[in-house]
Amino acid sequence: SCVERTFIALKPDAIQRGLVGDIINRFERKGFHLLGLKFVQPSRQLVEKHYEEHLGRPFYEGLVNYMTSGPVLASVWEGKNIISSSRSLLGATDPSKAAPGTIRGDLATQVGRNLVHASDSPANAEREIGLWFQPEEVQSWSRALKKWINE
Ligand code: DAT
Ligand code: MG
Repeated sequence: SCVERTFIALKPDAIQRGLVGDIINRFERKGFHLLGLKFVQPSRQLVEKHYEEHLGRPFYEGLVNYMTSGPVLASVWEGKNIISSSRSLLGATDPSKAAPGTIRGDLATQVGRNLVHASDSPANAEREIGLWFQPEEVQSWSRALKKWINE
């Protein structure tokens, strides 16, 4: 198995609903390693680049409006198989289909207000980290607990 980095964003509804602590707590408790964290009001241009794969879809305009409607908590995390594992923690894209115990399954009801983003591939993770973060905003550090999480 491989150690990967990923980009996680708490969307404007997570901020408005006061769910920052709850959601971040789930990633910390899982044992993922926090490398970068910042509270940003994304520009339309940034969100359009972030979601460029969805350009032309019927929900695209609504998605860009939602994502620019307020500040987002952008973050970079590292962990073993974190890309698939973090998406499991999020649950299905449509919260009405997301399993209980997942972030979307527990806390959301609609696909257009699904609280959180996580990269879906190593290439997209690197692309998204580069869009949202300057290199110096991503820290390199190790913690004493490391060997109790990864053998
Ligand atoms: P995910 O966020 O699980 O990676 P995605 O990349 O397919 O899902 O879509 C990006 C976002 O676009 C998703 O989080 C919510 C929105 N979206 C996707 N499909 C949608 C749909 N059918 N109707 C409304 N919004 C949708
Ligand atoms: Mg996606």
